[in-house]
Amino acid sequence: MTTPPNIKKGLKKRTVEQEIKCRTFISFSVFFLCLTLGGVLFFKIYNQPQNEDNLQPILRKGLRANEKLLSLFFSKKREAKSFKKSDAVTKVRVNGDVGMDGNLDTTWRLKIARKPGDTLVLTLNDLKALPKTEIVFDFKCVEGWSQVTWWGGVRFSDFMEKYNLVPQMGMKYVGMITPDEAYYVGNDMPSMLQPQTILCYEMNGKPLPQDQGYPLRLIIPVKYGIKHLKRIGVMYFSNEKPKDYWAEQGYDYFAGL
Ligand SMILES: Nc1nc2c(c(=O)[nH]1)N[C@H]1C(S)=C(S)[C@@H](COP(=O)(O)O)O[C@H]1N2
Ligand SMILES: [Mo]
Repeated sequence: MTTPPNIKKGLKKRTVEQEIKCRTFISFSVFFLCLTLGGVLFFKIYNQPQNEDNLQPILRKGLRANEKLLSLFFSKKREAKSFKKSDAVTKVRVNGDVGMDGNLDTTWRLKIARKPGDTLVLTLNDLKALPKTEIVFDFKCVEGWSQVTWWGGVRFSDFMEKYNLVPQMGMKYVGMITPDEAYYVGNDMPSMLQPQTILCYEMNGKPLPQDQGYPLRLIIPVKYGIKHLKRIGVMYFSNEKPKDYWAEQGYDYFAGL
């Protein structure tokens, strides 16, 4: 390409060495500028006062945006891959013991707050009287491990229909709390009504062991382990997000897979 003569005249031609020096200088300048900007931005966010939930507001905003996007994909149709019973491990890992002090016995009752001031109280036998469903799936913990495990119980949607909790199925969330109120989770209704979600009283074809949630726990295969509350004491329904133990520590509220 030929440069028009009027421009060529005004410029002193640089030697190759000068050209290299010039470009190197520009490259380094850009590099350090970006580094500085990145650093300033990082410390700006880092030094922002944190919310009550231990996260800087701007990061929380990002997380909220992600949650919104994810919730668009929630539907009753979403399914976790299921496996054969023979694929299930026999030694099931025990993880998380918040709200699991001591052992429970047959005096346990499930309390279902249909509405404020209107509580349905059920025994384990009441739940066992409903049709049993089994699920073998890859149980995933946010800590990074997973295990194919086999669980049995009553499908949550069957339970809701059998106990005339159809109006409650129109609410946005289900909250669950351990009897001592130390561990608690909230789950969105579409994930709760997904056919693989069960109120679980069996593992590997036998009654749930104490440390795995005897007498009743939640199994919700479309979510990470943190949402599978062990030892359900109280269950309630709401249109606001129920309080959630790990969301309070800054984890994603929906914890979906
Ligand atoms: N009550 C109660 N339920 C709980 C927890 C807990 O600490 N307390 N931990 C959760 C977490 S983080 C995981 S991974 C699973 C583990 O279930 P498991 O012990 O049957 O493997 O339980 C969940 N349910
Ligand atoms: Mo977990």
